[in-house]
Amino acid sequence: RTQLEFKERAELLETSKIAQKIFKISLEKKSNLCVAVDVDTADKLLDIAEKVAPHICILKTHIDAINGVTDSTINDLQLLAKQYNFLIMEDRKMADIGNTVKLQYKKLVDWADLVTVHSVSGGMMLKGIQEVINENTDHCRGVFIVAELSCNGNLISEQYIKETVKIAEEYKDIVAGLVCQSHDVISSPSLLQLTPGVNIKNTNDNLGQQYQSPSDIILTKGADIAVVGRGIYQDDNPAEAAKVYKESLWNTYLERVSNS
Ligand code: UP6
Repeated sequence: RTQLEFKERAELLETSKIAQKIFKISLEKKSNLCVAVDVDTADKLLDIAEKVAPHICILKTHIDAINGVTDSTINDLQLLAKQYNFLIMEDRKMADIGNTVKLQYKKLVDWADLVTVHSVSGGMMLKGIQEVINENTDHCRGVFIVAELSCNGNLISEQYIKETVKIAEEYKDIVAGLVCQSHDVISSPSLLQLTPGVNIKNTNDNLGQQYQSPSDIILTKGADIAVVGRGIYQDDNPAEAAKVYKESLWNTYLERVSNS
């Protein structure tokens, strides 16, 4: 998987529409950077979003952690996404029973192109989301399933990872890929590997996060898309930082596929 170019992977028959869309944007913008905008106010969200917009393929939010978000904030974010050609992902990491997840997802489906889910409650949760996606066919939507976490001390086991991959295969039509840390989790080239825990300056925080460099994450860990949060939005110049991360990540991706 890791040696194949995005273009070839997008053209595979089993690649979902939402994964195709991510590959396409990534190739158009020469960017495999997802920025996590974990700020605390709606104004800061829009400010950072505008600054990083030209350099990203996905903008990731934890909207429930941001104060003052209104319909107009979401509207402005969507306008930016359209203007600068990126997708919006709400990193809710949903984890409840199918019916509850379905109710929660109905509140996100209007504005989030992508959402994240934990696989802990099994496939029925994906079924709930699939039903909502199939009722909203105006544009393409999907999910990333968390198979591994970047923080130390997390409780995910080998067995859990294997079962998570099975669920991803079962709901392939709506799954863009997996959130994970190592390249051997995903064998299918039609699924994307989204990997958080990337920072050029730091190796950890004081709450368990573990960081790696852009080249580690792309070359050694096999990530297709890297998630960068504090490394960009806490920088004195987030626009420039986003450009630096984007170029470093994309060049490493090019190096990886040219080695094949
Ligand atoms: N995230 C992780 N690790 C995971 C899954 N998700 O860090 O295994 C998310 C966090 C945060 C972002 O919720 O939004 O990725 C990482 O931000 P940071 O670069 O500021 O640490």
